Amino acid sequence: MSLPTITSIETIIVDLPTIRPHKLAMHTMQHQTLVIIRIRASDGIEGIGEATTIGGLSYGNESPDSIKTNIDTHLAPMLIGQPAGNINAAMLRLERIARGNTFAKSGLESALLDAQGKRLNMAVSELLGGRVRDSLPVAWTLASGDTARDIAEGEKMLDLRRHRIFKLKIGAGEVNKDLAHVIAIKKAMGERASVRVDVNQAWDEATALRACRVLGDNGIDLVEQPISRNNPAGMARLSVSSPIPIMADESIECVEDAFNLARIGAGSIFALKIAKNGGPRAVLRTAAIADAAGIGLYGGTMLEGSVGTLASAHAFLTLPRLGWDTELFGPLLLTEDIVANKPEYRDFHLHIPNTPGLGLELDEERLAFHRRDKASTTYSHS
Ligand code: MUC
Ligand code: MG
Repeated sequence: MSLPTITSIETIIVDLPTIRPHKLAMHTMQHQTLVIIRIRASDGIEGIGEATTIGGLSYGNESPDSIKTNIDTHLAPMLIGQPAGNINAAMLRLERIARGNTFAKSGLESALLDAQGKRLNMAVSELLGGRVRDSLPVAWTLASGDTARDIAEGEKMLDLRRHRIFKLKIGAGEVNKDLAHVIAIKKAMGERASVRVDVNQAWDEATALRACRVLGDNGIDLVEQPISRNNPAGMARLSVSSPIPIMADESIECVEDAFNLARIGAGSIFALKIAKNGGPRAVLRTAAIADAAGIGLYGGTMLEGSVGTLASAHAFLTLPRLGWDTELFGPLLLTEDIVANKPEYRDFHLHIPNTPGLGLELDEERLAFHRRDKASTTYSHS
């Protein structure tokens, strides 16, 4: 019996509006741009993946345009004609010819896993060794930039039983103003919610130390990436002196970063992101490093749409410990979707069905409507 081989890889840039402006320290989002990847194989099976970042090049080293170009030009040609079901071999081929590019690799790996799951009639979480839970608690980010509006939004999420963990995006403004904003929101939420902050690298170490003390005194549960990823020693010092846990996010751009941070104690919680490790399997290597080092785990997002969110979720379902929950709310930040069956959020959790692959189907009409370039690029056997 001949094994199915990869026959074509298509990359599609899709722009979807956000429900409101989403303010991060480095960028305010009015829409999100997804790179959707379709891998087709000789047995007729198609796998879907997504490679998504935030704010063009303002967050990471890859932009939607570079992801598409690098897949089309360098990565896809390496996979055409290769066995579709051998994900180890496929990813090794990519590792050999491309450094970094973890977002692009993550989208491709997700699509290969989706296809193999469909082929074997197994959910991606089962392909990854088996799920130990069926749903994930999901945080929501309050980032309208306005304190009263954020409080009203938080109240609404509690009423809807959608979220009881809130992450506040700070760092763009003056630090005392940011702290007052956070304290007001925590005061309004009280014990009904866990409130955390994400500074997206905006502070220097001295500012961070002072701010962490204030945040700790006011019931905030953790501080995410307070200082630059280029100051790992500072992250280690803060992890010792801060009264509340320090989470590493931007500090981790690959599995090896995770090892180096764990070695020096730079962070007591790691944000796990499939895009920043090179895929759902790669992120589990970072999780294993963190877990072995006694570092807490948090299921992070690059605000992916439904496809990337489900790819992340299937990986997180397999983790023995996931003490700080997840923030897999990306699809809820968007006014539109390009899948036929939207992810299911209820009772403060994302529920992930145990159906083949990622468990999603593209809505072809919506995809056609929202794609940026109506003429996509497809590489295939000539
Ligand atoms: C980040 O830095 O964590 C995750 C949630 C959110 O609102 O922004 C992202 C990126
Ligand atoms: Mg973050």
